[in-house]
Amino acid sequence: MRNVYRSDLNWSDVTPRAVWMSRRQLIGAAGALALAGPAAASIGAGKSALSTDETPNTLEEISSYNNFYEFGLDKADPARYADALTVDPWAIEIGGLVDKPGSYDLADILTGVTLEERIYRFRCVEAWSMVIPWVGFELATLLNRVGVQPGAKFVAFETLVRPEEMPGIGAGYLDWPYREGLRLDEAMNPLTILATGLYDEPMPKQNGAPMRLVVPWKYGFKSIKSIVKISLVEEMPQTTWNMLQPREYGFYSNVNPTVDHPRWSQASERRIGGGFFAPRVDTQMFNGYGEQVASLYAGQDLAQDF
Ligand SMILES: Nc1nc2c(c(=O)[nH]1)N[C@H]1C(S)=C(S)[C@@H](COP(=O)(O)O)O[C@H]1N2
Ligand SMILES: [Mo]
Repeated sequence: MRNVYRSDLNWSDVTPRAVWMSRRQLIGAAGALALAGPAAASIGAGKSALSTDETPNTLEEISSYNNFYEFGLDKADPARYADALTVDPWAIEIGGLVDKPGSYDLADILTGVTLEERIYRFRCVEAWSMVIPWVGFELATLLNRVGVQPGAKFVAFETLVRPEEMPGIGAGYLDWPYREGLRLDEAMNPLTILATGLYDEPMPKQNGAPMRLVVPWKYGFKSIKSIVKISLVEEMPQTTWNMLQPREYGFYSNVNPTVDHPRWSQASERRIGGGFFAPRVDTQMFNGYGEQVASLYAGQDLAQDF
């Protein structure tokens, strides 16, 4: 992200909450703007109707307790090692059933998008959760820009594999690259965002810099980090956790308190930051986003399609 101040921003127009929305990040978007000319990267002001009113976790909590297996298995490993990750320059290959396939610079992708804050509940399949004030834009915006062709039914994502900067890659516990996927209607849902930051920070590297997916009604592992490849495909793609343990991790992985993991209950969760003795919180169907997404699964048996 470029460290150039954009003088035409009118900060008095934004709400205090929107100020979290990343001065530095907006400056990054402005840098892209300078390179790309008139197409404006703009800044959404105010609070999204899709944000929760719950109190967000602290930046410290969000950036010190992470799953990012490319950097190790311990929750503290990503914060310990991800600093070595080079995130600029960064290109994303977009291909498959799209009108405009190619390798896109992240700066070009950010040109013309509106970055906005989305405060979402985030529920890991391991039964802990946080509330995270992401900054990002809707995945649909990018997919519409590259033009989704009629045959496309799914979107597949891949994370960077760079062993010299990712000490977990050498260990054989996952088959790299980390892969995830969504059905096209899930990908196009307004809740689904590509996030480039949180609070007033560009995305911390341990949280998936420079850009990661966030799908708040699904278990956290669907929200793939540090994306380098997006493909529009006809068949349901292979996904990392499903490949590893298909009986434990389904393709859909919607948060569902009535479908337990074979080795633990999904009925409740531990909210990070509440302390060891904090009461557990009841897990909500679709992580509380049923109003927005339940209709996507009409007619499906969610115990089968877990
Ligand atoms: N590339 C990649 N993406 C990933 C993971 C990972 O190990 N590698 N872990 C997933 C899991 S299990 C969770 S819970 C979230 C954690 O995101 P956070 O560290 O930003 O809270 O990232 C997901 N995305
Ligand atoms: Mo997770």
